[in-house]
Amino acid sequence: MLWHHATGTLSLDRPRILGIVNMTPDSFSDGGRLRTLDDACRHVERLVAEGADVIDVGGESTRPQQATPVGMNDERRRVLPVIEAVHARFPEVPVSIDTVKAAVARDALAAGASIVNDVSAFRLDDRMPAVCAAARAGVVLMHSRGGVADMATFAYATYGDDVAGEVIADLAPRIDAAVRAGVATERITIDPGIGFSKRGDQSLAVLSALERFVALGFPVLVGPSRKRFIGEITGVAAPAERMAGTVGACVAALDRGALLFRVHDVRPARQALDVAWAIRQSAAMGAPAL
Ligand code: HH2
Repeated sequence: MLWHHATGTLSLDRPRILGIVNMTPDSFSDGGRLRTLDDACRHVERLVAEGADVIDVGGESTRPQQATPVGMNDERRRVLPVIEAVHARFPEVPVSIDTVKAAVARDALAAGASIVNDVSAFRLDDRMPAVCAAARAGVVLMHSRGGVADMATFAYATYGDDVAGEVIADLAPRIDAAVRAGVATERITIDPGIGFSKRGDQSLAVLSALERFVALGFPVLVGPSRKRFIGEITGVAAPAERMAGTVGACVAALDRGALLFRVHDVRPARQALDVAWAIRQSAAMGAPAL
């Protein structure tokens, strides 16, 4: 399977990793760590060396406590220089822009990004589908409910018995909106939105039912990295110490058909996913794939 984006294709013949670059002072697990362009470039070099396939750059946090919506110009100022620098230094590495704003997406695409990662799945800005279609961008449509300030809270975490079914029902019109605006189906990836408008048990419910998302026919991306549900299961309070739990969630998701993984800690995810993938290939082909 190929995921098409604005400047090429990403082959999904093995698990692919999006390395996170948060240019935010307030992200829940790594806010304020990257203060300058130099910091960001050094971080990206490390992510690429550790095996990231895509660099995901974000300038607005959705953290569960006090996410502060960011103005358009601040968000632009945070992300555009980083995207330009990454594109110049690693022209072969696709860059995704993590934004819900069409104007930021448009400028990021012009600066060298080729994928738009929208945690509102095009809900919060009507112009987003047209911007993505015009640029022939790859898109990630992630499930959430509510606005930037409350989408990572439990304000809309109300589901009946079938959490995955409701999440899929929410995503379906978002996929339709993208396709209606002219985004080609081979440019679309979907994401159940771990921790977004979902309590821990609800995040587990969508992760355990990932095959139902895969059955929709689009590549599936998951972003469990360092999230609260891992803290609830393990008792590990500090997000930066949830690396092993993150890897566990990624491997379980891979087994259920996810092929794209958005993580902070690329090295352990790369190693674990490559080994889990080799075991899967071996089972599928009756011989090791080494
Ligand atoms: N999670 C976060 C941000 N963007 N994008 C996708 N596609 N999937 C996710 O699960 C996802 C995402 C939240 O994590 P993080 O960037 O670490 O935190 P913050 O929102 O506080 O910046």
